[in-house]
Amino acid sequence: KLAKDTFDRVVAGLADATGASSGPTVPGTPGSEPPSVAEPTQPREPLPPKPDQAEPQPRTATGTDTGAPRNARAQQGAHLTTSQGARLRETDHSLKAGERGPTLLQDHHLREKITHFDHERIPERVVHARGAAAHGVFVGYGTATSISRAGFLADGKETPVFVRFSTVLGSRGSADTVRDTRGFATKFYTDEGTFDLVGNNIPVFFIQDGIKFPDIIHAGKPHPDREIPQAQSAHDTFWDFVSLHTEAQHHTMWNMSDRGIPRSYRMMEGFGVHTFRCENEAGETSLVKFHWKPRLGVHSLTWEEAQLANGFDPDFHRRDLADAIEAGAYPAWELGVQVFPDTPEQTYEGIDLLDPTKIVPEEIAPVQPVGLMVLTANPTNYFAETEQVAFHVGHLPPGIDVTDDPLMQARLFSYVDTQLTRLGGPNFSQLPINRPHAPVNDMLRDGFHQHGVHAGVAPYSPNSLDGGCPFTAGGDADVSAFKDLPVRVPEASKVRDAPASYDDHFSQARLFWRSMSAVEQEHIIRAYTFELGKCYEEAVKQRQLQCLANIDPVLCSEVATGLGLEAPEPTEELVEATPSPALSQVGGEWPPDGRLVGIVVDPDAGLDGVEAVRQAVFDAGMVPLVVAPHGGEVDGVPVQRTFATVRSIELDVVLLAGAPAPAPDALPQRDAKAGAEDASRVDPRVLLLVEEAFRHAKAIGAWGEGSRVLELAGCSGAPGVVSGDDATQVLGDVQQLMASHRVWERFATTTG
Ligand code: HDD
Repeated sequence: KLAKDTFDRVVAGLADATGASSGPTVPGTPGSEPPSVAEPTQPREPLPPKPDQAEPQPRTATGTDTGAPRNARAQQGAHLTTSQGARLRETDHSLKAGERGPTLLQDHHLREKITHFDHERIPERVVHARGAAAHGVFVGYGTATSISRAGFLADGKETPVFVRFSTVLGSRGSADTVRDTRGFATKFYTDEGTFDLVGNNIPVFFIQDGIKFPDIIHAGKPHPDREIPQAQSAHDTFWDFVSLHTEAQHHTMWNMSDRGIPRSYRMMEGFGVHTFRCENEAGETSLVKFHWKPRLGVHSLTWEEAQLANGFDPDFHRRDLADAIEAGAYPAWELGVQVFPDTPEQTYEGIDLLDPTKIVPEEIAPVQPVGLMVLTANPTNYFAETEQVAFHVGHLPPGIDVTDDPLMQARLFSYVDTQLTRLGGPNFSQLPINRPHAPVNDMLRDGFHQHGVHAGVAPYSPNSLDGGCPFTAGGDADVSAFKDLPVRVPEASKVRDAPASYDDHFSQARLFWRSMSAVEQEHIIRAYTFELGKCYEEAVKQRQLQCLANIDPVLCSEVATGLGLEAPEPTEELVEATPSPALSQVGGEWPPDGRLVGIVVDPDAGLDGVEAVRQAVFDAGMVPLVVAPHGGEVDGVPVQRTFATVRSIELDVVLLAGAPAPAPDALPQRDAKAGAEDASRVDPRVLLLVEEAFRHAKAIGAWGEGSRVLELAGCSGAPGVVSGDDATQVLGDVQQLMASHRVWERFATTTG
C-alpha cells in the first residue's frame, strides 16, 4: 500500500512537471499527439530533449548548481561551427587544389572533423560492457532510520538516481538476451555524497575472494585464440573453471535457471550481494543485505524466445526499458533490507555473512522495505551518460559502510583503477553524469581532462594561506562519511587462506534447486544439458556432472542422459536443504504495465471489436500493437507491425481478430499434404506467430474469424487459449492469464 501511494505520487508529480499524462502513449492511440517530423528549412536552435529524457540538474566540477537549464548541452546556436566556435560555410567537401586535385593539408576543418571521429571510441568496460540505463527518483519510507543514519532513507526524502543494467560477459555490441548474470548498478545522488549500490540480479557470486576475478572472467570471455563464443557461458573454458573451482557452483545454478534470461530489466530483482555494515544515529551497527524487488514481479524469457530475440532483436532489453519509460509505464522497485545483528562471528543461523556465495533465505530473515525507486527518464545521450557513468563500491554515504568480505575488499580497489583507463584519467567524477549533487570541495587537482578552475593557492591541509579552507568535519560525526567504525580486527597472522565455512560449495546450490517448481527444474536441466552439450572436452563435462551429483542426483542423471554420459555417484554428503519458496518465480499475480499486446487483423474481413480492444488494452496500462499484412492504416486504425516486421518474441499476448489469407509474396507455400490445404488458407506467418506464442506459453485470444487460426494452428481449447464472440470478454480472460506471466501448465516436466 505504502509503495503504491509513493509510486502514484512520483508519477503524478512527474505528470504535473512535464504536462505528460501518466498512462502509456503510443502513436495513433486515442489521446496521444501525432508525431511531427518536418524537414527544416530555416536555421533553428537544437531540438529540446523529449520529456522522458530530462537529465539531472547540471553541476559545476566542484559540485555547485550551475543554474543552467536542465539538459544544457554542448550544442548552442542555430549554426554549424568548428570546435572553437567559428561558423562554417559548408562541411561536405574538403579543400582541394582544384575540383579534381589533391586535398590540402591546410584544411583544418577536415582534419579536426576526422581526428575527432578517429577518437570517438573509448575502451569498453572489461566486464558489463553491454548496458542500458535510465534516470529516476528514490523515495525513502523512513523505515530504515533505526539501522542507518543515511539521510536519503528518511521518510519522504526524494533522491535522484541513475541506474545502469548490463550483461557481464558480452562486448558492447553483443545481444541482450544471452544467458548471463545481469548488472544492476544504482547511483544515488544524495545530499551527503553519492552512494553507488553496484549489484547484480543474482544474490551470490562465483568467487569468494576478489583475487579470483580475472580467473573467472578470463574463463567466461571468448577463447583467446578464435575469440568465440561471444557473450556465452556455453563453452569449455567456462565449465572447465567452474567445475574445478567449485565455489562457483551456486552462482552457476542461478545462471542456468530462468534468472539467467530475464524477460526485461524491469522484471529483475537486484541484490547488493555483499553484507554491508550500517550505523544509526546512536552509533549502533548492524549487518545488512540490500535487495531490489520489482513492482512487476520477477519474470523470464523461455530459452527459445531468448535465442530468437538474439537474432530478431538483439536490443530487446534496451528497447524494452526505453519504450516503457517513453510510454509512461515507469519501472519501479522497492529497496529492501535483511538486517542481522553485528556479532563478532558475523554469521546468521550458521550462514557466514562474509561469504558472497551464500544467501540468507528470506523465510528466516525477511526483506523489509525501506524505499521506492521509480525510473522516469531515458538518457538524453547514450555515450555521455550510459557509457561514461562510473560506479564504485566505495562511494558510500554516512551510515553505510563496508565489511571484510574479501570479494568486496578487492572491488574497493578495482573500480577507480578501471576508470583511469576507460575514462582516460583521474577526473571522471567531473563528467556530468558522475558529478555528485552534494557540494564538492576536495583537494584533488590537475590531471587529464580537468574541468574545474580551482581558486586559491593552498590545495593542502593544514594551510593558513587559504584561511585554513576547506575545513574537515572534525569531531562532527553527523556529517562525516568514512567514520572508520571501530570494528575489531581479529588478532591473527598474515595468511593467504579462507575460513573453514567457505568450504561448503554445494549446500546452497542444492537449496536453490530444491526451491524450484517442476517447470523451473526442467528449464535448469535443459540449460545444463545445452551448455555442457556445447563443450568439446569430455573431461570437462564429466567433472561438471560430478558437481551436479554433489548437488542433486536427479538433476545429475537427467543432464547425464541428455549428454549420453554416465551419471557419477556423489563424492560429498548431500545435506538436507529446506526449500525457500521466495526463490521460485512461479506463483503470484503481477501488474501488466507496459506489456505488448499484438492484435492480428484481416483487412479484407473488417475490424470487428478491434477498436474496443485497443482502447481497453490502453486503459489497462498496456501497449496495443495492430499487426496487419501491410503498413499504414486499416479502416482508419494505424498499423504498428506488419507480418514482415513482427515476431512472437516481441509480444506478450497474441490476439486474433481475423484469419488473413496468405499474401502472394509470403513465404514458400506448404506442400499440398493431407491437412495442409486448410492451413494454406491463412498466412503462414500468422500461423508461425501463434505456434511460437503457444510454445512460449503465452496467453492467446481470438474472436470471430480469428478462432479459425487457432484450429489451424492446432491449439484451440488448450490451456491459456481463449476464444469467443465478444472481443472485450476475450481480452478480459487473457488479462487474467497474463497476471501469472506464463501459462505454466503448458510446459512438460520430468521432475514434477
Ligand atoms: Fe564488478 C563493473 C557488479 C565483482 C571489477 N561490476 C561492474 C558492474 C556491475 C558489477 C553491475 C557494471 C557497472 C556499470 O554499469 O558501469 N561486480 C559486480 C558484483 C560483484 C562484482 C555484483 C560481486 C558481488 N567486480 C567484481 C570484482 C571485481 C570487479 C571481484 C574485481 C576485483 N566490475 C569490476 C570492474 C568494472 C566492474 C573491472 C568494469 C567496469 C567498471 O568496473 O566500471 O572494475
